[in-house]
Amino acid sequence: MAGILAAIRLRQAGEDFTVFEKAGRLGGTWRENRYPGLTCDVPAHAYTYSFEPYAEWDAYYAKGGEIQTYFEKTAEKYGIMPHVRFDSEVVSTVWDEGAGVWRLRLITGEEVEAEVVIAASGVLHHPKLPDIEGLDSFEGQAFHSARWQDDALVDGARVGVVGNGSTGVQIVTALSKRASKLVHFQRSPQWIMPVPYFQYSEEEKEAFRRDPALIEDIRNNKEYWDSIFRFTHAITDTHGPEIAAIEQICLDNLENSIRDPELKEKLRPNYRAACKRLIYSWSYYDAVQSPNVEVERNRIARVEAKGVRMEDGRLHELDTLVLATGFHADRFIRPTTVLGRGGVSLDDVWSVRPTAYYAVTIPGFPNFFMLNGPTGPVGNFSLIDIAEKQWAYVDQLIDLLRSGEARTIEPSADAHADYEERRIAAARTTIFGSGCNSWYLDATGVPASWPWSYEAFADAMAAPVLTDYRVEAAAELVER
Ligand code: NA7
Repeated sequence: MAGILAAIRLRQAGEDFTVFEKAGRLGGTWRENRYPGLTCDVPAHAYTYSFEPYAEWDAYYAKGGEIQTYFEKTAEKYGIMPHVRFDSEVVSTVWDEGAGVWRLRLITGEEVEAEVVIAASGVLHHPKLPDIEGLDSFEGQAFHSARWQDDALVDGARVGVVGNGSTGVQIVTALSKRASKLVHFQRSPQWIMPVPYFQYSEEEKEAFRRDPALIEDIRNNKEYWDSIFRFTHAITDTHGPEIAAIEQICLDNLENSIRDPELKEKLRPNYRAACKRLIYSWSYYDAVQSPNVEVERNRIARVEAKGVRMEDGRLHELDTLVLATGFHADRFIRPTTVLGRGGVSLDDVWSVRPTAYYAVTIPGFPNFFMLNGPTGPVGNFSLIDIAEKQWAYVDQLIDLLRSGEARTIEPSADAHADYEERRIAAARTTIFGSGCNSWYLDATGVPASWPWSYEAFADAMAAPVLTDYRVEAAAELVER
């Protein structure tokens, strides 16, 4: 998504650029994930590039396959495809001080040079398998949600799903209508936010096609944006009215939707709402009340040949086991080796936690820009919007290179250290740091995300503070 965005903008600017794609197809997350029920939890019309509205969405929330089609169509329309090199994983990129360029090595062994590198390699990309004993001994198929197996026994079969993040909840909702027996293994209960869901009729789509302003109206819908602002305020003000309102809506949803008191208690969260990513669902609570579905809250002891053995000794016999256990969210461009000035490795710079100045640039790594990089906003809103704002910021930095005013640009170490100090202090006080385990936390338990409001992010991205940057002119390095 972010790479296609950068490519569109670079092409419009008349730049000479190449997109290196490790797979044989574009699409990122939407290419990798193909599980039943895959849906984006951002309303479809808000989950597009601002400059490319889309009349074809089938429903208020889009299915993964539709989104994949949108990105591929958009890449075609904007003339990106001839610039993409598929099956071209970048294994390393090394800054060449003398030449002032990055030297990229591809998996094919080929070397390429570039004045600027944009790292748009995604966040939730490297599947995290659970540390459950005996996984290999399972006789049926066991696989991660992002490695969906088309030949897996699902219809009329006994299926287990481990994990109840957005992914596990979507899979269980979809499979509840297909499996003969479905066990949802939940280590921690989740907050479920009820959301509207409706189909767009052919007439509505036709109206959108004729008049894209109608789509713009939906994108600019005040209620939607107010909900985004409320949400980011809720994250940053853990005792404020916004988070209390979110908790109440979710608790009412639980209270009013789940009939069996025992099941209700199993599903009741015991930490603050939005501490983990809120689950948006209009039908999960119906799904878990289907007679063929069981919510399992006991601890898993191990996986055996026939199924999953619980600590209390019971065995769930299963044909298929889906591991919706999340991703290593701290990888970003890695495992690509990135060596900056003086051969310093990004892995070493990130030995405590991945970090970047305002989520975009890194001291010692000149002309290297990240989209959806570490410490950027994550939460229940569109990452496309976030990437567009980041691109606007990056573009202003690249302008200095384009104009010849600068040969290299990178943030100063002091500015970055100051940013991280302020960010970490603020992050600890966000709802993400209120005492739950989630992919929002770094290895030291500090929330890894943008800890301020959406408006603060938009302001920061509107114009880089150039005094925080080290700009190397043609011959000398100057502090601005
Ligand atoms: P998440 O949100 O990281 O969820 C992972 C789930 O897997 C979560 O329920 C975990 O329980 C559970 N999990 C992980 N390891 C285990 C083990 N060993 N045993 C039992 N349960 C386990 O990943 P998703 O793919 O659902 O969503 C990722 C993002 O994609 C989502 O936020 C959206 O942005 C899109 P836990 O809560 O840690 O107890």
